[in-house]
Amino acid sequence: MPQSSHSDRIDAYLASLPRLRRAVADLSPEQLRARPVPGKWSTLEVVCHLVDSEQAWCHRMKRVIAEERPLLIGYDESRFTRSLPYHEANLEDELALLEAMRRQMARTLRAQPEAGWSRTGVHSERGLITLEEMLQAEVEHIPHHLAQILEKRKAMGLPQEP
Ligand code: NI
Repeated sequence: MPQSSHSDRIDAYLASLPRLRRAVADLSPEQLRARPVPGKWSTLEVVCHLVDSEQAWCHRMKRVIAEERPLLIGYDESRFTRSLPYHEANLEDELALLEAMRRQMARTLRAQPEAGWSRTGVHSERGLITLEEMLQAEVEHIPHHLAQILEKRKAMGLPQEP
């Protein structure tokens, strides 16, 4: 893939951040913690999941850049959501952390030479994965959960865009 496409993909990695912020900006503390779609996480749980997942993936991407084919350990995100006090979280702190992690990671990724994108790690659940595939998974992660947040907004009778 040409470097310009990598640059576009890094732009996409950052572009979903303001969309996420907009989708949660007008929610009350009660609406953030509501689970209006049966069996699905609350909006605050989704945001906390995005932050904890980002921490894991940023660390994994750094390991793939710095180490030779490192073993990347998966974790149980459902158990995280059940066991960690996500409903005690501060929304602004979570969003700021997510944004800062992505901006930091974007700077690291923009400095990658072409050969860096085909570096690999071995994920304990997904198997062999390249840096390019890792970034693509992260590009898709916020839009995937954003659709779920919009579904919750609809279920609470709120407009799709505040
Ligand atoms: Ni997820």
